[in-house]
Amino acid sequence: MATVEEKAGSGDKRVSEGTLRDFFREMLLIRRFEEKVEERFRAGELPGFLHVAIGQEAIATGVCAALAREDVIASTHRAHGHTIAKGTHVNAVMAELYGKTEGCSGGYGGSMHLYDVEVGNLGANAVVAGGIPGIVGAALAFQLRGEKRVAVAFFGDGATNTGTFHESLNLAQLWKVPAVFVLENNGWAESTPNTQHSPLPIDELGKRAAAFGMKLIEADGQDVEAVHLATLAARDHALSGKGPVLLHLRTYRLTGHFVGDPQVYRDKDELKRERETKDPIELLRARLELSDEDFEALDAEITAEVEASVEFAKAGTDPAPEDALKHVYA
Ligand SMILES: Cc1ncc(C[n+]2csc(CCOP(=O)(O)OP(=O)(O)O)c2C)c(N)n1
Ligand SMILES: [Mg+2]
Repeated sequence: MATVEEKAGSGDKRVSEGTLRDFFREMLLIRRFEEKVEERFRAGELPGFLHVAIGQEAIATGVCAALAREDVIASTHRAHGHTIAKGTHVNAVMAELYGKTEGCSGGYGGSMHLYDVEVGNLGANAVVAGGIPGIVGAALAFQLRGEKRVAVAFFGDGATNTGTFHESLNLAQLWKVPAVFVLENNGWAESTPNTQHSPLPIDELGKRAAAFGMKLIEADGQDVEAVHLATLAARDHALSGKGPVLLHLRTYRLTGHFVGDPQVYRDKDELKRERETKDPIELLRARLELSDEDFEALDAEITAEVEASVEFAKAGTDPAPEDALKHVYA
């Protein structure tokens, strides 16, 4: 990841092909990681509950690549991609899912509590919208200390209906803190479609920014370049002292809400159509005109990396029962 200085003055209006290839690699790594996690979960090897973000990889990659290492994020229950993209090695994420002390949260957290403060990941959160107020606090701290850093909250369309969302954005705008609120609008909150949880049409959820007088930036969440450029612009705005940004990204959950979700509430044809036309990895692969040969070589390399993370995790250390309360502060 770049440093704050390298990101300063980021006025580029396009992303180089080399960078797009780097993005492609990372998105494919996240995809293969999550597919492997699904497989191991179904095999009964992983404890807990799992949500994957298959279809939403362009957001994790495009947003995090626009951030400096010193910037911080807060994630959601769908956290693997954000965590990998912010700089945590797949070994540490996989070990966490296996509940090992080598995991990024020391094996205490699991899928919905992935933390890595050293790379600026203040944590995933099982509580919908739970990460948003902490991000306002982090941004306020940066502002008070005069640090050129931004704090970024990821959350879904369902989260925009919580009181926490409205209270947090209200104060963030009032105090003009350097925060970016990344709305990953996949149109679903569990089995509830957008039409049943919000009076605003799905593509107009960004209008929520107007309630706070907040700057709105919107982009196609399936296009990693668009996401990246939008995030650079949002970051610049947040750092300029003009206040935070609501970054509205329309995306698609190309899988169930949780691993094992039969999706009986979802039109199968529509899902099939979305898989065929909205997959951000396939869209980028076509744009880069990757040959089958190149793709297969890259895929084999990434698959081996993911496989190695499983071996790493399985060889990890189980936490000692007497350490169960070690990091409990309350
Ligand atoms: C405060 C709270 N209410 C309800 C839930 C149960 N729940 C878990 S995920 C989810 C849907 C969230 O939808 P969205 O914010 O759009 O995120 P997505 O799952 O689409 O990524 C709900 C209602 C919860 N975890 N926390
Ligand atoms: Mg959603």
